[in-house]
Amino acid sequence: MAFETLIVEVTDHVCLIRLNRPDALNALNQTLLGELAQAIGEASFNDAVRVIVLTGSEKAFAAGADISEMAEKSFVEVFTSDLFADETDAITRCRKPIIAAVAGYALGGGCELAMMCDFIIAADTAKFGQPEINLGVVAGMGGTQRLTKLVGKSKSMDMHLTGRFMLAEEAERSGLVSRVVPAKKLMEEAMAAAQKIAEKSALTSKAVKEAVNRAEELPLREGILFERRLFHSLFATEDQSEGMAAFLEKREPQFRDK
Ligand code: CO8
Repeated sequence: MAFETLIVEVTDHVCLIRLNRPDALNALNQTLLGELAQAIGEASFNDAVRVIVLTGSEKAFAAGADISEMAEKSFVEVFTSDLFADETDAITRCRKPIIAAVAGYALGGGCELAMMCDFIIAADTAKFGQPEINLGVVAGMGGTQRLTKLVGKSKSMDMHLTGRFMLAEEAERSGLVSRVVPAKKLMEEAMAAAQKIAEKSALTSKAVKEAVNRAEELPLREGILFERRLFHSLFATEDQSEGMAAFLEKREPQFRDK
């Protein structure tokens, strides 16, 4: 399916989604977020796709929600339409792993979109920020919640209150991104990480996502119980038998997602 604001290609079980509004630094408008929700929904149901990589351009992952589209809206409009809620829910509902490959600006909604992904690989050119305060608003796609969980209250407050940008090195140091790579190698590294995940059991990677995401929602005791029961239940799968047999037989496992 052709999109107006995205370039989507599937190769070797990886669906690469590139945000493509170069003239607006990939600002997130209604069309782009609607298409993104649709592309991720399609990838979720496409058996050829095991992992999704979401990226932007060298200059910007995304410079935030589209200010020109938002500026004239009223309270009643944004409240009644629950602006972007369906689209962002569709992205976070995806059960397949999503890697954000971020170069350049990831600001406001762009930073929030990256944080909706399962992990972020950043180019050394990446700049993260929640500058909504400069526009007289707060983050609205989860930034005050997700950034605080990732980097802690002090740094999150600093980012949201001053609107300053965080460079890649600080983002890695503070736990916002999983790794930083030279900009030229960003896509190679992100695709290699996606390939590595694609080789695993898709059944087990869904279980990993469910368990790790519970860490954000549940008290420790409940989260550990959830994990333990998930561990137990995976003993009902062929992939558990295959994974452990392959280890003992000193060969590579052949997972069948069963
Ligand atoms: N929205 C619309 N257009 C944008 C945006 C944006 N967020 N960011 C950049 N653009 C456009 C510029 O207007 C410009 O267009 P034109 O060439 O037609 O004038 C073009 O992209 C290039 O931008 P610049 O000329 O400004 O490029 P610079 O390299 O000089 O600066 C910056 C790059 C620093 C990224 C600068 O563009 C900037 O500050 N952008 C805005 C960043 C920002 O404030 N982001 C937060 C937006 S608000 C938000 O994300 C809230 C999300 C929550 C919504 C929740 C709903 C419930």
